[in-house]
Amino acid sequence: MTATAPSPDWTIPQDWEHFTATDHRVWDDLFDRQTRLLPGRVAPEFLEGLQLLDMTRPGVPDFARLNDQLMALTGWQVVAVPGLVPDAVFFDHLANRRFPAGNFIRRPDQLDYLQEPDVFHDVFGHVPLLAHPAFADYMQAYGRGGLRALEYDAIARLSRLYWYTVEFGLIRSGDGLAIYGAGIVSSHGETLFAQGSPSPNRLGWQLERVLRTPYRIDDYQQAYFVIDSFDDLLRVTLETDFGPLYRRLAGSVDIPIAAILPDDRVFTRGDQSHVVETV
Ligand code: HBI
Ligand code: FE
Repeated sequence: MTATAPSPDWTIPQDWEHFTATDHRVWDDLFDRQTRLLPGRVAPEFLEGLQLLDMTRPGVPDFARLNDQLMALTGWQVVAVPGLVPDAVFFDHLANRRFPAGNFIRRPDQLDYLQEPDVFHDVFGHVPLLAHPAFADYMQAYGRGGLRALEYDAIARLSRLYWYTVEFGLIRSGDGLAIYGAGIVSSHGETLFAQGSPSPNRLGWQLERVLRTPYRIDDYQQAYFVIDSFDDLLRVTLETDFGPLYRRLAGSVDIPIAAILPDDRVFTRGDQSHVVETV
C-alpha cells in the first residue's frame, strides 16, 4: 500500500539520529555476516566500493557523510524515502544520480526476511557499486531508460533488465563467476545459493533474452544471468535503441523462467533441485 507523498519527489530527511541502538546493531550484525561471507564470492569492485565509501564504519551510514564521498567519486547521492516510491519518481531519481533508500531497517527477528527494501538492502546492497564509474553510468542510463519506457508502457519489461542485473546479476571474474546484484549481496541465503547451489541455471547475459524472461519476487532465482563486465553491460545498454526493441517484443511470448534455449551460453545447467512451487 503506497503511502501519501511526503514531498513531490518522495524524499524525506534521513534524520540519522532517529536510528536506535538496536537499529545500528541490526546493521552491524547484517554487515558483519555479509562481509565475512562475500570475499571470494562477490565482484572485487563491490568490496572496493565499501572501502572507497568508508562503509566499514559501524552503524547505519549517515547519508550526509556517505554522500560527500559518493558525490566526489561519481556524482551519485543517496536520498532517504519512506519505502517503495512510484515508478516515475524512482526513474527520475536514478536519471539524476540520486539513489532512493528506504529510511528504516528490519527488526532483529527479521534478519533473513525482507518484505520491502530497507536501508541495509538499499545502501549495503546497491550503493558500493555506485562508486564504480561504469556501473554508476549504467544506473543513470537505466533511470533515463525507465522514463522513456513509461511512454511505451514497457515498465514491466524493462524492470526485468533491472532485476537480472542490478538486483540479481552475476559477472565473470577470473575463470569463475562472482555475484554483484544487490538482492544477492545483501542476502546471506541468496549469496550462498546464487554463487554455489547446483539448482539454478547460470546463463550468459543477453539484453533481449533478459527482456523476455519474467522473474519471481518471492523466492531464490531459478535463472541468473552473467555479464562479461560492467563496461560491456553499459555499452550494450547505451547503444541499444529500446523503442524498436519494445515494439518488436510487444507480441513475443515470454521465455519460461527455468528454460534453457539452444543458443543460450550456459555456464551451469541447474538441476532445479530448489524448484519453486508454481502458484
Ligand atoms: N522505489 N524506493 C524504491 N526502490 C526501488 O527499488 C523501487 C521503487 N519503486 C519502483 C521500483 N523499484 C521498481 O518497480 C522499478 O522497476 C521501477
Ligand atoms: Fe534493490
